[in-house]
Amino acid sequence: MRILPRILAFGLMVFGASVCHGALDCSGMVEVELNGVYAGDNTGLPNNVTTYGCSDWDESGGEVVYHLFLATPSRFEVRLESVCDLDLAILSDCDEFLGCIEVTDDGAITTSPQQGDFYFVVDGFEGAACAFQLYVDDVIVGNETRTFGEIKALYRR
Ligand SMILES: [Ca+2]
Repeated sequence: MRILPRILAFGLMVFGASVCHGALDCSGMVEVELNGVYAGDNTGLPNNVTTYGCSDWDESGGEVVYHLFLATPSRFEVRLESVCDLDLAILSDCDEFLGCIEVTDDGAITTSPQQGDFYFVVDGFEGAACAFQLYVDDVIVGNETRTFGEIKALYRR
């Protein structure tokens, strides 16, 4: 008989496509610009998203969301530095499934000019939480020999 309230609680869960989308909370997102450095920390922040639509990694740490708007086509590079295992999700929309472009260990560089909205979500692999620095740079022709650890191409899929 004691189990009844628990059953009722589960009965309130909504099953369907809508429950899988839009869990990412962008209400506190930080606006970023090219050639900026942003310090953050996901320690103690809510874990709203554990799985992204373009990755099977367990991102059960808290999220910090950044937003970049490119009014004109630009190539850019985004790079994440941290002392724990944070990852960087790159999205085209504030939706971890519909907007998922790529989830990377520590950053990405575009292979062609991009325009519009991008969302960079710093998330903790398997619950990782620590301070970090996020670098957002434009990519200048002739300056492409720079390497920053593991650089991956956007839109490679
Ligand atoms: Ca998360």
